[in-house]
Amino acid sequence: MSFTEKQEALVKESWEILKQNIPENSLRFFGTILEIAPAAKDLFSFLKDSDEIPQNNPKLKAHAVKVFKMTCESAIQLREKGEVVVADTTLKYLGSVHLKKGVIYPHFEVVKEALLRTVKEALGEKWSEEVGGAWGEAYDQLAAAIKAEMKEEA
Ligand code: HEM
Ligand code: ISQ
Repeated sequence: MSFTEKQEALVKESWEILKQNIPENSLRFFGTILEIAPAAKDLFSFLKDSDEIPQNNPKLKAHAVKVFKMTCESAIQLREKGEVVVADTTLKYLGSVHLKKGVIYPHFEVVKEALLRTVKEALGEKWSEEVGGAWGEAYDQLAAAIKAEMKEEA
């Protein structure tokens, strides 16, 4: 299925809203990942030694923002080119980081669910099935590209 101009606009607009509260949204994103898959905590170097999610961890925040931004960027690429084109080294690099950290395919569904829930809660009344669908599709394509690199390296 091709990504429409409307879908791209929905993702961009909602990112503008999410961006206004990075501290809360990145914590919520991460909190939801751990709620669904508590054991995933040990994969993250910045969390290993703490019992709870640090409230104000700059690394966590920066990482969470990157994931959202990349998904947003992937939506734009999808519309313009019909495929995810992250700079080649970046995709390769992401593939190798995730492989090395021990991320497995089912984790991608967990992160997807957490991302979608975060978008939904952040948007409140502005959320719609259509917005959720657009983010879901952009994420799926990006995840597929990262998985392909992981496979390549494994
Ligand atoms: C690291 C993005 C999926 C776990 C990273 C980094 C980015 C990123 C940008 C930072 C790389 C660096 O600069 O070192 C993404 C994107 C994903 C995705 C865009 C999906 C589309 C996942 C999944 C998991 C995961 C499914 C599994 C729970 C991790 C871990 C690290 C990491 C453990 C290393 C963190 C650390 O200890 O420094 N990811 N990721 N990621 N990601 Fe993901
Ligand atoms: C890295 N990869 C996927 C999801 C993330 C969420 C929060 C912080 C880092 C992440």
